[in-house]
Amino acid sequence: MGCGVAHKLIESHLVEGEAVPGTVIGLRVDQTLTQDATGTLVMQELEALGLDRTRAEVSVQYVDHNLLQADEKNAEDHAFLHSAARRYGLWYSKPGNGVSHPTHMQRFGVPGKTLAGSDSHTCAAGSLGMLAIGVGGLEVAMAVAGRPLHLRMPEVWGVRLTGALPPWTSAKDVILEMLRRHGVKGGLNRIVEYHGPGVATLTAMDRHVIANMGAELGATTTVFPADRAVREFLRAEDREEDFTELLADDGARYDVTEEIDLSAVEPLIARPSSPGDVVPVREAAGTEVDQVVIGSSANPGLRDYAVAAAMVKGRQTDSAVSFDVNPSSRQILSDLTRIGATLDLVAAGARIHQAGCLGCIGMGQALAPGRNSLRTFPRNFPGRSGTEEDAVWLCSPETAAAAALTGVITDPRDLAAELGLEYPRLEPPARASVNTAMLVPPLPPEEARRVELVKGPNISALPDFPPLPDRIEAPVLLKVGDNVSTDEISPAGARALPYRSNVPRLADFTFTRIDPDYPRRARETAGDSGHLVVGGDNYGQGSSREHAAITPRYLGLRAVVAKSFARIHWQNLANFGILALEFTDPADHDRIGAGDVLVLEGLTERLTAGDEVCARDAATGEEYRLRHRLSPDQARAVLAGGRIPLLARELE
Ligand code: MIC
Repeated sequence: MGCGVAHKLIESHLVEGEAVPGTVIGLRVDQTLTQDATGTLVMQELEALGLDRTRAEVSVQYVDHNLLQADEKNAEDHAFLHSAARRYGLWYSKPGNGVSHPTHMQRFGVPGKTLAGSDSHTCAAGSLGMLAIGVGGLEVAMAVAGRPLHLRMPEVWGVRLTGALPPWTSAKDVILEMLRRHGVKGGLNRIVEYHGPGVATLTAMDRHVIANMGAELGATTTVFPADRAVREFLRAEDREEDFTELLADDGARYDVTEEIDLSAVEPLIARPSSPGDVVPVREAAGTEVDQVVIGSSANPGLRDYAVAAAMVKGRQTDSAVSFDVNPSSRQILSDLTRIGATLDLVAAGARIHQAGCLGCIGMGQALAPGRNSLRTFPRNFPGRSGTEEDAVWLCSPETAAAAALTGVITDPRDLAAELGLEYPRLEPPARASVNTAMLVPPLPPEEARRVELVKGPNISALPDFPPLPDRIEAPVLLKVGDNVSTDEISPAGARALPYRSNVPRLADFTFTRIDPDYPRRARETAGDSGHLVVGGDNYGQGSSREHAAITPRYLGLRAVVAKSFARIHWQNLANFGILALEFTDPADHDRIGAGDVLVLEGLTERLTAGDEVCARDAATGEEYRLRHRLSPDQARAVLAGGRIPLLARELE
């Protein structure tokens, strides 16, 4: 049977198990990626594990999420990360160098390799023919320590691309088409592999756009072949020697199949406040817009900015619109400047920000409540922009630039017809503006061993969690519906992000978007058996932030009972000793109310023998059948109150 790219990558890195969907496999990890918002915990985990030096081929610590120097907290995080990178043999990408995903692709990505990253958009590197998986910080810490990455083998979803994109559509519309068809859960337990003749019409950076937002589909990762387009990309980056061809065999078989005719794709837009709520732009046309932002790891290519620049060139953006341009890397900013596009953007009224994630995680450019913001970003979960009542739409740079000019959501094809615009066809420069001045290489081992970690007062110690009791009798403190994101569990944004290294302080923000009183009520339960949360489908979608497990656990959360869980958050819950239980009958979700007290008994036995767990309502005696999906190792970790103490012993 012909083999696809995903299977080839898995087979060449398989160190445990068999590549059969649903079974646990272990994969060798070649590269690791961490960023500041999740990386401070990873560095503390490396310290707790007693690691001497990274055992991965390449480990890079980026600083891209929180670049604001509002007070001393952020500077402390950066100083800590820099010292940890020096201590553990990591590359350090300085604040302002760029968003981890495009920067990694430009400087470090190698076809045929595996990458584990503590950021859900790590999958973007699938654009180069890598198997790149976003995971929780502890998984990355383990990979840095040379341990395999464990996961359940996903199904491989072969998406055959035919045709070529018509003018005024681009890669963003392809991934929005996938989200329109399948929603935010469509990719759960799947690897998306794009193949077919249409792939060759997409550049490596176009593929990055599609692979990046595979995270929004809930997919484990996305892969593309390493073909001529990848070779060209690496050549422009001055790294052609890193190219290895990796193609699907003729007649490769996939577990699930699908086809997209690129020539039939039209401009699409995700409405507030889910990346899965996608409609054609023409259906939203005429809606007034206050802000347009171009940037982020979801549209990081030179083309993405240059197309927008060509559209606004010689024109003025609408007087009521704030037109923000957030370059995703310094390299892109240099290239944009080199080709004159920065000037075109500025002359048309753009506000240029520094290279980083910023607005995507609610830092820097927030906006007034209730106003529409069009962004080329990957996510628009409620409140994620940093404003509680936000209304964020996700679209392509073409659609964004059209709205910047008109002040209302506009199908770029209509704008083109009205203004007589030719679709800008851009020839990328043969050589990118490679500049490694802000990339600090690892220290030699002897020197690294002498480095002391620099921990300012805002860096708290990792909390110690006690083992899971055999019997829990605890109230349901919160009941939520479907698709609750980690942004709602542990928010980012300018108020919370400075406390990503300070669990006790960050805990005060837990669930406050849903219930402002949750932290206070939860603290009251922390000393006893704790409390429970009841969730709907896809609980914990979105980011990889471990904080969404650690802070509720710190406040006493012992178990989450939900219809289903998002992959990374489920793993984070297990890593920090929180029991994730699924309803056997999803209809039981309606029978439990906030305030009910549930009893879970015989947990040690239940977790080690079989996967069934029973919960009983303490007042009515009503029973609910639940199941855990923990492997024996994960069950041991949950019973021990988390995985770190067990790992530290194993690595000794
Ligand atoms: C995101 O896009 O949600 C983030 C911010 O990059 C996160 C990481 C984080 O929470 O810091 C992610 O996707 O993992």
